[in-house]
Amino acid sequence: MPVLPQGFRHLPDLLDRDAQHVLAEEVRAVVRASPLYVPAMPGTGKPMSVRMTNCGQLGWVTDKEHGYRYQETHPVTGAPWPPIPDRLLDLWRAVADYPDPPQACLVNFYSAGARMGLHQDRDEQEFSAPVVSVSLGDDCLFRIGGTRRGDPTASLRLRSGDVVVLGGESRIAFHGVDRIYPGTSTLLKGEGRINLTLRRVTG
Ligand code: MD3
Ligand code: FE
Repeated sequence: MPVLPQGFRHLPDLLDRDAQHVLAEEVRAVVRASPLYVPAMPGTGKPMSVRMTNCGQLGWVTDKEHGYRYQETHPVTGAPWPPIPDRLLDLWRAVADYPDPPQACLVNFYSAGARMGLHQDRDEQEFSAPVVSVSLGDDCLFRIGGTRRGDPTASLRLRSGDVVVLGGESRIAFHGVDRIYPGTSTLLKGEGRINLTLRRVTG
């Protein structure tokens, strides 16, 4: 298997079952205040298969007209995003090795057939802060490569309760989700996978 990029840390099962349940309830509250919407690719308007929402001061959004960006309000309701739950702020303090708190928490929901193509996260101004990711629900096949699109990639299965820290070079590595494995977790009420990513956005 190709080597993982420098700064990549996989912390399997960092959250125990109770912590996962509490977090899943908090995500439900976020989604009630700030519903999942269907993001669209810039230019083409092609819908993504992952549904999204956010919490925090800033949320990552995309649509046909204005493309990838961060904004303070939900693109459909126009309401400000709800705050990031304290437990996620605690998690950031524990693993991020960064002095300031996250400004954005993107909530990705994958139904059985959803995937996310190989991409880099480059819409932030602050690349010295890591991205911290939490997986809940069904397992997925995650893929990460190097800083160039053609670099070799490594695949690993992410499971409910796993945390991934993307610091250093891995912060700008290409990555994606090739598939989810429906029915591999009983955490959520039905099939599917939730991924939360905590980020610093401004410099
Ligand atoms: C590697 N999310 O939201 S999480 C994304 O599972 C995203 O929903 C995937 O890629 C998901 O942008 C992957 C792990 C992850 C998150 C951010 C990264 C890996 C990353 C940023 C840079 C490099
Ligand atoms: Fe990403």
